[in-house]
Amino acid sequence: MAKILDVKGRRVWDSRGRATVEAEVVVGRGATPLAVGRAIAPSGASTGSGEAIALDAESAVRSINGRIREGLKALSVSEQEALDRRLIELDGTPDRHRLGANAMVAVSLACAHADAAARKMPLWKKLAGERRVAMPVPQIQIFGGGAHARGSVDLQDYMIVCVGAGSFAEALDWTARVYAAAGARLQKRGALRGVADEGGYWPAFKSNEEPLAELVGAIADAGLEPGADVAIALDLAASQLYRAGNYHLALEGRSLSAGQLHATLMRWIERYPIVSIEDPFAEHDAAAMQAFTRDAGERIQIVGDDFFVTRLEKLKSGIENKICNAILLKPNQVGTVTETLACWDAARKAGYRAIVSARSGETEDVSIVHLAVGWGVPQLKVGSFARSERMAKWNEGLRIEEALGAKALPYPAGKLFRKR
Ligand code: 2PG
Ligand code: MG
Repeated sequence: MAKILDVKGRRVWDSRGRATVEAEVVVGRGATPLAVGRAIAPSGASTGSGEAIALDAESAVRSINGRIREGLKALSVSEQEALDRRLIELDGTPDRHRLGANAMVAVSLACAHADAAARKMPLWKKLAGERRVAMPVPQIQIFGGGAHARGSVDLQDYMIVCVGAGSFAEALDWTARVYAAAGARLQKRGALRGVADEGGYWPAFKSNEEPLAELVGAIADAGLEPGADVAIALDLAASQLYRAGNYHLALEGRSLSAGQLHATLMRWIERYPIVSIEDPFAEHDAAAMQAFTRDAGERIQIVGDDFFVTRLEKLKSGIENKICNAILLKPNQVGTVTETLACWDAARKAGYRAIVSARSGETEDVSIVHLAVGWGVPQLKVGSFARSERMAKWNEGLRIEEALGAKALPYPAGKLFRKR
């Protein structure tokens, strides 16, 4: 059984040029080093208020090199639950502000990698064990807005889901075509302003509905059928829009009541091939979320991100009150691998769907792809189809799909999003 010999933190840089923390866990038998696991904490821009607290990178490095290093040394690296429990105890706060959720998640993931490395297998395989797994269906951003591109559209993510693709690789092929077509359309209109934080186009649109029509146009330009081949997913990140009881659309210079936003979204669902909407209302607006789930939940996937913040107690309350029908899983929202998995287990048991997700501030770290495949989570959200912190993850997915080969369970896209 490999034991933790050393834990080391270092300051590194993320895709927004901001400092973040990397953890390295060295494991061995006796005093002889056998393997190393490494992971980097990501960071969000549109964060839910219930998220665990991240410390500045320097303090997070100090936590790792101090309390965490002392607290984890000599423990067995194969006991992920026990390791995460120890991290939670060492922190001792409900919001993780003593150790920092960024320090905790980097170490928790690095332990998982070190264990896999000691067993000489990739992380996804260690997590899957004897279970057969499928590749997750990607949600890929084409236009970015909101907190990731201030002054662009108000909605944060306009994404595509290649519901008709037969494999992860084919979904990426189609995405490349749609991404290129969308860029060409913007360029032709003189509406291309660069790219947003996650690599999606930063467009100059006049309304928040216009990108939906543009997306449908881009899918068709790419030679694919909107709805049947490629559908649309949105993340409103609506907590960012909430002002004094209303939802403010700065681009359109107007505010909508929850009821008006509800009606707008219902109209969009009728008019465009939308299969999924994330955070359609603010994180504390449970009544609006519940009403929307009641009216749209049979037809589309309704995802709680800022609403659930990967917290089991929030998810359980959502399940009880019939709010949302899916959860976004972000390990750094809570701080440990084990707690993230607990949310997926509870979601699955309740018939809720789940999506493993990256953050808007990312790095070359590809751990989340391994979590999605290894745990059998059927969807993956990583941002757009540009910038290497995103492409590193899509490319890792291609390697895993190749390694799975004929042993993979059928790719679930069509089954997940069959027209309801
Ligand atoms: C989200 C994420 C990723 P952030 O809201 O889903 O798109 O953004 O990391 O800024 O919270
Ligand atoms: Mg979100």
